[in-house]
Amino acid sequence: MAVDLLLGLQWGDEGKGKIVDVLTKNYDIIARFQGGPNAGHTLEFDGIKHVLRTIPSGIFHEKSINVIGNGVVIDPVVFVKELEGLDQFNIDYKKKLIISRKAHLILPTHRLLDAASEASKGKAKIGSTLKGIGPTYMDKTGRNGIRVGDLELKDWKDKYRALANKHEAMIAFYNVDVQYDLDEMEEEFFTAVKTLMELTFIDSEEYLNQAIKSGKTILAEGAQGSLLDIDFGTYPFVTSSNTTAAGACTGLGIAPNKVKEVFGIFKAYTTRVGSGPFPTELFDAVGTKMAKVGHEFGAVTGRPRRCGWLDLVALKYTCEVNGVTQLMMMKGDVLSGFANLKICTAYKYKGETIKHLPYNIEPENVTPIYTTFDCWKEDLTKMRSPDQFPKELNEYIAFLEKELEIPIKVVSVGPDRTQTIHR
Ligand code: 2SA
Ligand code: MG
Repeated sequence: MAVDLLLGLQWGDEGKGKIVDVLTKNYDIIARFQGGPNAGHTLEFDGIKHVLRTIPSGIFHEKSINVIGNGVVIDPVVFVKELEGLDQFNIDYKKKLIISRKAHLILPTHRLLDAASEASKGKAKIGSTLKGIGPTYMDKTGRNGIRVGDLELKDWKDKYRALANKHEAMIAFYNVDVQYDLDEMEEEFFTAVKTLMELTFIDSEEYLNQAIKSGKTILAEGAQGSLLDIDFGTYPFVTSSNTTAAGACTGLGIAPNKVKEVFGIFKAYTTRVGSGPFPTELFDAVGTKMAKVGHEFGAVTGRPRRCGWLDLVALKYTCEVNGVTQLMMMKGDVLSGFANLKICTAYKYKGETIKHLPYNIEPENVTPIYTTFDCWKEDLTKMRSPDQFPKELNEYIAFLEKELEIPIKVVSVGPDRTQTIHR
């Protein structure tokens, strides 16, 4: 068996980009299976910070092949800008990057529809990154989408025109103030499509299954987090794809029995960007400190992230849904010197104490019950071995391992590649 999965267990921004970058040397192929330019995967090494959107985080390693799977949605405009960002690093992306013919395209009008939909919702808006993700997946499941493979057909522009016209009528129907110049957006789009067409399009499910048969190793790189999953997340405040383990199978065409390890990444606290319930959210100086010390701003939109304590009830749920086999804890270094730490171990729900994630976790239904821990005082960022860990950090880790019954194999103590400690 040759496929391992790497998934975020919270609401995204757990540090997936960094860990994929660290693990890449162990794999022949890195594959993205869902999401699109709403993702912002941050990698730091040699003093440089990179943010990847659609391109898998293995792109900087010399040997790895990077696959954009059928479950991903691609905006050619954003994608080409991402390619341009790689130019300065001499990356031969025409060799190292391959794209599934079955991946769907984000059209300029999908972005406009996203904006119109959000504007029409007013206060109930999802807090979308406005990259056209939801409308593109709607066209996919509605069987109207345009796929990468369509670009190889002569009549794809007719199909494009018909769909864009329909979208314009839908935008008008929303009756909200969305200003746009479609001609300008289309010019940019068609130029980007030309560049996109210089890359290799493949039947990626065939490619990946052949690779497995020939003994190659694959790491499937998740985007966003499990609590943003379209089925298992905090619906409707979710993204429009399956961010959980099953999404890797449908988003790549890999059977479940080919998957071996499921790496689950979580932060030592919790963040969320966008709207929706967040039981352990902090509205006080402690939350502000987490945001400040942890630089908690959206990698794509720059939006400030909401911060709060670690929610073990939610974490247990996402470990279960994903079948996590190994955990990786990120950003413990941010918490150094806090007066104390809390972990939510249960919820008060309709007068009862419960330990599972209920259907409805809005603040009026759920009150977190916390266990308090002493906090470590030491700066963790210079540590390079678990022997150096302070007692309080070991206690925090041991508690989580006992509750989750899954080993925490990696502890990250900073954004750089070198700040990654294996246990
Ligand atoms: P969308 O754009 O329609 O999929 O948004 C729907 C919800 O999903 C959330 N979402 C995210 N949450 C965390 N990180 C994401 N990526 C960027 C990052 C976000 C950014 O890495 O920082 O830069 O703001 C991401 N993408 C989608 C989103 O907030 C909505 O709640
Ligand atoms: Mg991110």
